[in-house]
Amino acid sequence: MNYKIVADSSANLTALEGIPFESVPLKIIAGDKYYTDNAALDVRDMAEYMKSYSGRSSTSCPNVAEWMDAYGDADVVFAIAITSNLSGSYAAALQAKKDYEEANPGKRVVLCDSLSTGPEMKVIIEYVISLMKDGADADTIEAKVKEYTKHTHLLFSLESLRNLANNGRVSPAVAKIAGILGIRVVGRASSEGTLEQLHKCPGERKAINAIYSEMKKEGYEGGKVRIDHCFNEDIANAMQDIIKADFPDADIIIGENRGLCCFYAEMGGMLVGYEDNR
Ligand code: X90
Repeated sequence: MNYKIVADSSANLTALEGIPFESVPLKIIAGDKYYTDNAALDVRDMAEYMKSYSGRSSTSCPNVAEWMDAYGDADVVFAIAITSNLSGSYAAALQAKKDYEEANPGKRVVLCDSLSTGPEMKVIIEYVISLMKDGADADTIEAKVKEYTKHTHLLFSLESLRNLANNGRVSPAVAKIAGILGIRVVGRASSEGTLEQLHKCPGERKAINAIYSEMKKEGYEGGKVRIDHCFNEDIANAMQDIIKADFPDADIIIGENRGLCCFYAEMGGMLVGYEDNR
C-alpha cells in the first residue's frame, strides 16, 4: 500500500521526513501583494509588511483542483484541513476526495476536519505517521484518528486580533480587547472549531500561566506538545520551560508559524497544540 499525507498550509509544515507529503497553500492578499503560503514564502518579510500596511487584507483557501493535484496517485491519502468553521479549505478537500475516489476506484482519501489549525494539526499528523508505519489500512486510520482527536487540543496567546476581526473570524468585541496595549488574549479552538476567548492577560508571563493551567484542566500529563510562534521565541521557550518543570521528559518541539497562521496570529502570537492523557 502506498501512502501520502496532504495538509493545507495552516499546519505550518513544508516537508515531512521520510514520508510522501504535500502542503496545499492558502494565499494571503494585501493590496497589490499576493503571498502564496508555500516553502518559498519569506514569512518574516510578509509579517513585517503586514505590520506597516493598514489597508484591506484577506486570505483565500485552496480550491478543489489544488487538493486533487496534491492527492497525487497514492492508494491511501490522509488529508487534513484547517477548521471548516473558519475556512472553505475543508469543503474543497472534501469535493476533491469525492472526485479522487471516483476517478481511482479502490483508492481512498481519509479526510480530517481538524476543527483547529497549526500545531494541533501537526500532533494529529504525527499520530497518522505512526499508524502508517504500522501498515494500517484506510478504515483503521479513519477510526483511530476520530478517537485520537478527542484528545488533542489547541490553545493560543495573541497580541492582536486585527486580521481575525477584519476578516470576520472573531467577534469585534473580542478583537477590541486585544487592541489594548500589553493585553494578550488567551483562548482555544472550541469543539466546533471556532475561536473561543478564555482570558485577557496583562503580559506574556500571565498568558503562559493561563495556557498551562488550561492544559492541566484538560488533562495534560506530560504528553506531546507542539508550539508554533510568530517571531517570538521567548514566549515559546518560556512555555516549554513551564511544562518541563512538571514533566521533564515531555516531548515538546518549538516551531514557527508559516504564512496563514502568522497572518492571523500576528507578530508575537503563539499556538500550542497538545494531547491530553485521558
Ligand atoms: O479560508 C481562508 O481564507 C482561511 C481562513 C482562516 C481563518 C482563521 C485562522 C486562524 C489562524 C489564529 C489563532 C488560532 C485560532 C484557532 C481557532 C480554531 C490562527
